[in-house]
Amino acid sequence: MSAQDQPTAPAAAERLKAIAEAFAIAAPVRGLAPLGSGNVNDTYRVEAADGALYVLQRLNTAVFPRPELVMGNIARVGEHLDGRNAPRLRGGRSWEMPRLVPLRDGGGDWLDKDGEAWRLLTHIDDTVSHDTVQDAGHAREVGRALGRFHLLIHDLPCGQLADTLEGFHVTPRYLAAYRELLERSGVDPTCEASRFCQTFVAEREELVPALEQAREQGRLRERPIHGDPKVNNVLLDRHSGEAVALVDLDTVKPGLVQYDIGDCLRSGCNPAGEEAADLNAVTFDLGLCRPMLGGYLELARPFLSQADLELIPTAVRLISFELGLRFFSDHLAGNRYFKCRHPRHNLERALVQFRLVESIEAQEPEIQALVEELR
Ligand code: GN1
Ligand code: MG
Repeated sequence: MSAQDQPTAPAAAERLKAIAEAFAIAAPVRGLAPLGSGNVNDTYRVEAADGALYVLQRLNTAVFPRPELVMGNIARVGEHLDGRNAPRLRGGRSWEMPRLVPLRDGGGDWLDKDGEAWRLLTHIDDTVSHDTVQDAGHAREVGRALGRFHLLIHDLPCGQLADTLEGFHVTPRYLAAYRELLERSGVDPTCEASRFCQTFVAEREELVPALEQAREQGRLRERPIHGDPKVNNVLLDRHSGEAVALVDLDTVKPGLVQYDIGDCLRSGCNPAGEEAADLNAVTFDLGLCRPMLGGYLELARPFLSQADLELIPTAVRLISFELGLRFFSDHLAGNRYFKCRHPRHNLERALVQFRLVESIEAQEPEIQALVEELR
């Protein structure tokens, strides 16, 4: 049974229904089911009696302590697109962006219920998504989705977006937090995987400031970014396979486009996925990187600088390393940030990302050459 089909306990389901109906939907809720595989928020697919679908989410306020800023950014992105025609896609369908549904009583666009932050978003109908890239065509669509997204928001002034998650993707800050954890609790000396991770991080400290230094030196500048463009956040038209949306707008905020490009390639070019059980299956697949980066640049090249392009190979290595470091740190901290199914889950996820980093490092000249060729 997939997460999407799991029944919800009756009392919890009634509560969720009441929450969904606090928003201005045209008909009562007739169905509710968990949706997707997010590591941070709780997400449900809501079906109203008139057949309309919505996405209900409980924002994890331990991660996003100021929900009003997150919702404000999503609303701001929507307003930015309001005055324009949505891009028409090859299959005739238009590009879509999830929108916040307002509360029924006119009290804004999110609900504070017993200290929990809830929102309802429009559903992008007739789409599918996958946790891993299926083939080169899918890879290209994932790249195009990020390129389209950047193209649509690159002229939204950063000053109009709040910093909803301070330090997000600022690798030196994750390293500093990790060092504190090490000092406080250390790693379990009997755990070989933890000792491996500790050594792995120590050997790569020189990589950590690469993007932030370029920003400080004025080589890179801040732009609005998505923050989490992983493969399963790209929705594909059910029939044509064309990307029609990039969802999960929680981390839209000012940042470096390299965070997004690095994260997209990190997520998309590892066909074994983030939850790979067999580390030997983890690899950075250049055959997927080519169409994904090519698809991205088809749309994004016009507004990228030389420095933006030059730092793409660094970003791929750094963001993969960073996510490994974040998983390993959360393991040391007792699994407080990412949802886990068992106590070693974050440690296993860290090993996957570090294996991916090794694969990226082994192919550095080829990645460099590919970026040169496609730019
Ligand atoms: C988290 O919750 P989800 O799956 O959308 C995380 C991302 C990671 C991702 C790894 C706010 O995203 O940064 O890349 O897990 N989001 C946040 O799967 O930390
Ligand atoms: Mg996310």
